[in-house]
Amino acid sequence: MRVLIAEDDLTSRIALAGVLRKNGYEVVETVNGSEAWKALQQPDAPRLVILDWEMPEIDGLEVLRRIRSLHPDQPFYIILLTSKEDKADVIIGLDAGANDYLVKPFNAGELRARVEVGRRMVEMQDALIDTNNKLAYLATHDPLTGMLNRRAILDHLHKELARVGRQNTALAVGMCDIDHFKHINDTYGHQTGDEILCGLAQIFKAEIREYDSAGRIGGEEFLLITPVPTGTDCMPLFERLCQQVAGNQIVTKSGELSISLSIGVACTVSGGTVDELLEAADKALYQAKSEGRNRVAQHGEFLPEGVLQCVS
Ligand code: GH3
Ligand code: MG
Ligand code: MG
Ligand code: MG
Repeated sequence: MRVLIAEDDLTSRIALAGVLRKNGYEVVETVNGSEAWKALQQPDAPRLVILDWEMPEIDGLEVLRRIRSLHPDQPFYIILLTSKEDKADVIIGLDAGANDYLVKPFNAGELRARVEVGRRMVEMQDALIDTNNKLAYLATHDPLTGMLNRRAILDHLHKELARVGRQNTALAVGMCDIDHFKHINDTYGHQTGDEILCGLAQIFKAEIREYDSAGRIGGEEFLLITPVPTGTDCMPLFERLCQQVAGNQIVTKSGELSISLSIGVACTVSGGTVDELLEAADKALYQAKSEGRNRVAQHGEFLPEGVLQCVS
């Protein structure tokens, strides 16, 4: 593990680095507060830090306060190094955010042991962060297709709707439903149906742009959300998706199979709620199905210049 040391005193710095290296640590040496502060703001900064209190330019206490105000996802473990033995100073250091302190001149064994505590803490934090990330992924993604799940895509829709409301721009949603999917299950089995769902997820991934988002809202239904800059037509994205799905075969254990999608599109400028938008998209989907499937239908009118008149 890497340890950053910030110590202006050469003798003390050499001694610190020596003990740490001897105990298997990789040492990043800095010689004053501003150098340390710069190094600690790098994305790959060491998480274990030994800060001298009294240093030129920026003192250790100020570096400490700045680090704690960073709110990094991966917090630092900081040992404050001080020649101040007074308990009041120790309290100031701990209150400023130090995890531990060490009085100079330090004892090599105590330094090693205290840094070991820090290493264990950093490793525990990493394991916890890793677990939290995995749980967050599981809570927001559909296990079969890896797409955003219903809760996550609807959360996203709420946020996007609030954002376009503030910015007075528009948002389009497409409710996408596989045509005659039951027939695929009935003919080739549920596992092949699952492979079709995964294959479709890949097509979504390839077709949507980075500012669009898609999620599996239920069984064989997917929601595609796309921001619509003023004066642009949102329909080509949905038309293209529909064509790509119909034009590409999906490889399954039962062979290469063709499917088609029906998409109901609704668009809003501002004011509408998530429920109203989804209801409008559902109505359009129903229309696409009843008009023959494998097509896009929109809820609302087209303006003369080809832009979808939004529902408000
Ligand atoms: P339509 O064109 O009207 O949409 O017809 P459809 O057959 O697609 O619609 P229907 O609602 O009758 O059937 C949907 C089917 O989707 C039924 C259900 O078993 C299947 N399904 C839902 N979730 C899954 C899944 O996770 N895996 C598989 N293999 N099938 C699923
Ligand atoms: Mg000093
Ligand atoms: Mg359906
Ligand atoms: Mg269907």
